[in-house]
Amino acid sequence: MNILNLDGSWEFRKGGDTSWLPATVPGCVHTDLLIANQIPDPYYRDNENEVKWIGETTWTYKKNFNVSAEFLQQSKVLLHCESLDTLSTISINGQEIGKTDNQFRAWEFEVKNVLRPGENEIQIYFDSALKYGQARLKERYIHSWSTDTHKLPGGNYVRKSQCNFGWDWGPKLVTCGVLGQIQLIGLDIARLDDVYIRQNHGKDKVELVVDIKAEVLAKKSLKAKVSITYEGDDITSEDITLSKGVGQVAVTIDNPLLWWPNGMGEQPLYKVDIQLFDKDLLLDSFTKSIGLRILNLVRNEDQWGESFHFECNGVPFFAKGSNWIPADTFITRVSEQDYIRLLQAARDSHHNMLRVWGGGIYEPDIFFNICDQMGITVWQDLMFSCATYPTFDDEFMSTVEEEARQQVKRIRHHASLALWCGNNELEQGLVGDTWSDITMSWDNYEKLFDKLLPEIVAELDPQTDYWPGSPHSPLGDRLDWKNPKWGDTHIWDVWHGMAPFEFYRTCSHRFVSEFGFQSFPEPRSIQSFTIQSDHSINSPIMEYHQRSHNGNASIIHYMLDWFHLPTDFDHQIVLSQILQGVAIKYAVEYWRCSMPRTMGALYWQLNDCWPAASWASIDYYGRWKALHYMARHFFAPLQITGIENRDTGSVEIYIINDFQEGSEGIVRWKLMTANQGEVIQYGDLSVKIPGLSSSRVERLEFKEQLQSYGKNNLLLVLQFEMNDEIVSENYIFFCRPKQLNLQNPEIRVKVNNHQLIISAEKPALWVWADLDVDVPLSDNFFHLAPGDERVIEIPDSLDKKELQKGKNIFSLWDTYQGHSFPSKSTITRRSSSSR
Ligand code: BMA
Repeated sequence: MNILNLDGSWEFRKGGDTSWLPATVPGCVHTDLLIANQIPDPYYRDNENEVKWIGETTWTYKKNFNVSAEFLQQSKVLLHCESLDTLSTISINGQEIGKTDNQFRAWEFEVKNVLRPGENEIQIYFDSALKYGQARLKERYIHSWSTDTHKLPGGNYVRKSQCNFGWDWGPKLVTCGVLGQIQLIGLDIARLDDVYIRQNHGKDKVELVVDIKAEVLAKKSLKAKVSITYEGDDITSEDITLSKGVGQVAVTIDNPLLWWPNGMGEQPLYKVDIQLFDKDLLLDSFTKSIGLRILNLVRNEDQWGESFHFECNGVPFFAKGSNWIPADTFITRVSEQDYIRLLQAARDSHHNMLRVWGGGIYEPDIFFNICDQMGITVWQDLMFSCATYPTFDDEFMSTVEEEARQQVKRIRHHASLALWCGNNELEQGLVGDTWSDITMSWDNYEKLFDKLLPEIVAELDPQTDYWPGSPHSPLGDRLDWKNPKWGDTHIWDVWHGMAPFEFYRTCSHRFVSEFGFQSFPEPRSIQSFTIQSDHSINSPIMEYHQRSHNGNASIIHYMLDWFHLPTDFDHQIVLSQILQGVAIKYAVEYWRCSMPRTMGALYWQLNDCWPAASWASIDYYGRWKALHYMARHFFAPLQITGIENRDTGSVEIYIINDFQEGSEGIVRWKLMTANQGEVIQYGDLSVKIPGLSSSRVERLEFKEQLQSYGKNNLLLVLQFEMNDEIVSENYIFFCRPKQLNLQNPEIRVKVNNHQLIISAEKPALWVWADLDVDVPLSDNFFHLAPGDERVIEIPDSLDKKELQKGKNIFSLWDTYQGHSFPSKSTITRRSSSSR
């Protein structure tokens, strides 16, 4: 097999133009126009409006390339396109060779007869996906959510990233272009077409059954070699003779090192090399990294209905994590470093699962490789979201079938893959008995999500479970996705329904695959898309970078409920993040206490695709919001928490232990005044906590104390200590933080080599360091009682003398004072170093 790469320098032009501009492949029309200085940054202020025309226009890409006479002597020459966005017509030397209609699948065309030795030209013409979708809608309307506000209509007719048409956290920037590798492949004898590795786990061994399929062009006796290595050491290898290009071989790994999700063990990865030979001539090879594990969704009848939890190697685990969206609207800009940074952040905050949400993209191999290495299991939606789909159209069904086949084959060997899920939120009101203004018919729904897709998964990846949609109610009424007895659910009563955070604690669902609360991105990130006069929550630009229907007013509504509204813009921004953290912590801790009834909490959402107000815990520039720091604590494998009753003053103390082994330690608690931090009462108890459990270890009653001190002057501090070390700490309030009788905490800062040592004279809540650095700090947004010291590791680059002054350290008390932040650094626009 010979490969001629056609990536790199291309040219492009708008339909109707005569001159060409330089382009880069892989890339897209927006990134090419940006590099060619033809458009302003679409993420800056309201520039998105000025570049709307791009998605309504046709575009042509072209490249001249040389092919040798020798290359053309091969018996087959294919043009291989990894991902074309989306509706394209490809021609070589003026002759049309094919059309494409699906961004999510690779395309191959035989091109030998159109190529000539020497110079050739390829042109790819892209139709407007937007106009196409809209024309189809006119022929037959099929519904999609919120077409009037944040989303352009018609995307559900096109197999293209659905959020490219806009979403309630993302811009309406409809791209086109060559998104993946493009190459000529020359073949003579044969190439590997498909390799499937099945794992059979036995006692102290794992058998790998490897199915090999080759595409054969010439009648030869083909052989394959399968070799397994671990960290460079040979484990085993087998040779096999293929018959008609097909063969199966089984190899055994003795004393296997098992792969575990983050927090449960290591992530050893074995390398499986498959080489295809004609006698001694190497024709083709594949390498796959695999983890030896059994990873399943377990659904058994139980006392509450039907379980819904994941198990790895027979060990159940509570899924802790969030939902993943594309990390940039212009997806080819997301670098390996960006993926590493985001996934490392997920790992560092104890995520063991990410849900790749169905309105984005099937992420590239690098994403899954990193998830494998970091132990982050993946709930993989197929790419259908919040819309009805034209399953009545045979062409649509056949391109979807090919897309699903290719994606299942590409992703199935990854250790991190936990589940295939048909779609996002179609069963949440978009399906009915018949087609209507808002629904598709059940018949048409079932055709795709109950038949075609599960059949493909069963055929190509029988070791991974399939779930038709998220949310889905597997028993009883299928539309009853809010029921707490079975299935997964999305809880949006908080935020979309404007319910108070307390609503979360009325929910005992089996697995919460979405719930969320918005905040603003980091002040420095806001500076990247605004000018000074935009710095007000309801300025047109701040509202423009907010796509949720209930908008910035919702953040302020909840802020007024929980906190005082700061007068200063930057304080409002940071407080919105604290508020978001409070909401998600409030929910997660309750659900973790409810295990094993509830066995998963994936908050909406981990990341952003542009700088905007959103539910993300990490903003577009990779900066951690308060929520992400808090997740480090509320997702920690050993956690102490309390479920309080603010009326009666009772607090039930829970210890959550995600480890398989039991833990022994001391629970310490102290009740103190909020104004002075004076300890009113304290206690401790020794506890033994079983593994994989949440245990209620104590119930405290503070009725009298509430009466004598007032709810607004009491804080309960809980600590779990093991081997003289505090492994978990939590604060419980008996009123909203705005009602607390806080005083100036008199924060003290010491600077010591690479550390900031922070303490306070009086209780300090949600203490944060605003350090103008782009690396996550070792801790932030924590509470301090008098006598506590918190140490933050700091980078060398910071001016220690300045830090000593303590001007960069804030706490909730500051947000109540109308103080200004110290002046910020100059505007940081997006640059490679800032992501
Ligand atoms: C859910 C998701 C997304 C959406 C989010 C916030 O419904 O599936 O479609 O962005 O809520 O509204």
